[in-house]
Amino acid sequence: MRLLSDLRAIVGDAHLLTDTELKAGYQTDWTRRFSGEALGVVRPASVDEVAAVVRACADAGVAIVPQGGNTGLVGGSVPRGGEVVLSTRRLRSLAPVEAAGEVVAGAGVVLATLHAHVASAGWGFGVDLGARDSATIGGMISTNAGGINVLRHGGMRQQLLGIEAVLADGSVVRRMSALRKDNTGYDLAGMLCGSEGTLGIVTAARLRLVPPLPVRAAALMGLPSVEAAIALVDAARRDLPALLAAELFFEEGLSLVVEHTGVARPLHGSFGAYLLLEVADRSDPADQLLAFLGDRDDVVFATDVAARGRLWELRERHTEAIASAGIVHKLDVSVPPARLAEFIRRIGPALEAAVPGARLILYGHVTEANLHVNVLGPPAEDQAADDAVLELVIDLGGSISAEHGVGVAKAAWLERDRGAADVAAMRAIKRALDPQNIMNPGVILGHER
Ligand code: FAD
Ligand code: 2HG
Ligand code: ZN
Repeated sequence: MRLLSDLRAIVGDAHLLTDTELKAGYQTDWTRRFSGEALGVVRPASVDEVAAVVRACADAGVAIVPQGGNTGLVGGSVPRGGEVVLSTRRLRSLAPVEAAGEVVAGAGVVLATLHAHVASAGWGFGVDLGARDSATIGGMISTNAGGINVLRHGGMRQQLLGIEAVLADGSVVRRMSALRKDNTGYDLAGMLCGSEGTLGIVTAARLRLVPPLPVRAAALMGLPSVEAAIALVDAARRDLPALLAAELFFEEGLSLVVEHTGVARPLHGSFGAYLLLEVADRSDPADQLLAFLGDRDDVVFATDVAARGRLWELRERHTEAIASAGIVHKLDVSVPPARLAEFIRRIGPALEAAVPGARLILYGHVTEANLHVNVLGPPAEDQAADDAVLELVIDLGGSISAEHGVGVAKAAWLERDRGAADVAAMRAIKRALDPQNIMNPGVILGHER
């Protein structure tokens, strides 16, 4: 095929994969719920190669699925069938940290590598998440990833100072200068952020860094109810200036993690809700947290790296423990904070009515009222559980996509969430920037009408 030989000429023989076995790892997503066959997997190593690949695909009328670490959870990073997967993992350039606390990173730089790089220069990066060893900066920008420190530093969009991206016609937009103020025209970087590969391919970014917060303490608490946990989080936001993270989970998830990972159960007995708080500062914030906890029972307190790590494993290994139990339906949602307890109270009965016997595991970033609803039991293609959860979310005035994106998993629900005028504006932007609809078709907007 002409396109494949053109792509081979651009990236070299070793970086165009057409062999079934070599393509396999790029064709199925992290959840194993979404997969499709790629025409080929192309691995460009520079922005010029990305632009040439995009032009070749546009000329051939073949769609492109951009892929970074393939840790996305909404099916947007893998082909639906017949597309070229453009892997960004070779775009790994990482410039020295600038004195003003900024860094320029290639799209394929892995989050943990970025963290280590900036820490060695005395800075921190504001976003952190459980997939840190695989997720890439380009993928995180494209999904506007959130994670565990949004409370303190915001999500990816708040870290983004500039972007370099290849658009659907192969042109390159570059807004990478270190300007502190720049209102010249539309905010293209902000728009590409969260566009899930549907408007262009992010090839590099200029990122804002944060002061390092090296001294940390964490506490895991067992609480009688979700209401008690939410009240404690509200108090923590007010009384703990060093608060960095607040994570909520429940007995169903904790039991699965303990069973799957062998990590010791931290508290005796079982509780209505579990809350993990972490404080971080330049000088020791442990006393602040201890004073906040008072003489409360049912708390495990940790300061050293290993003990804190054990507490975090109980939260961060939920995703992996659930995946080991079967194909999961994932609904990453948020609701107005005042309705979080109501959502948690209503979700079980709503799901049971739609899919009797389904297993529900809830956890999430409680300060953003962002819950990860995981459902085990229904077959991968059965939408009844997804629909029941999203129906309740819409009813409560929430969002069907809090931090993972819409992908293909929730495209059918976009208009219910955003409304017709909003979706029409998004479609107009998509058509203007990608008239051939070759950039990740089907993702976010569903199939073009
Ligand atoms: P991919 O999965 O490869 O792609 C994701 C989307 O972005 C796809 O639509 C893809 O087409 C597009 N894309 C990728 N790279 C580019 C690019 N350079 N240009 C244009 N489009 C691109 N997410 C959170 O927000 N918070 C969390 O706390 C969190 N924790 C996680 C924990 C685990 C264990 C796992 C498995 C996932 C978690 N995620 C979390 C989801 C996931 O890690 C994020 O969505 C992440 O941003 C995806 O990065 P990636 O490089 O793997 O992107
Ligand atoms: C997390 O917060 C991630 O752990 C993944 O966003 C959530 O697996 C999930 O549903
Ligand atoms: Zn999350």
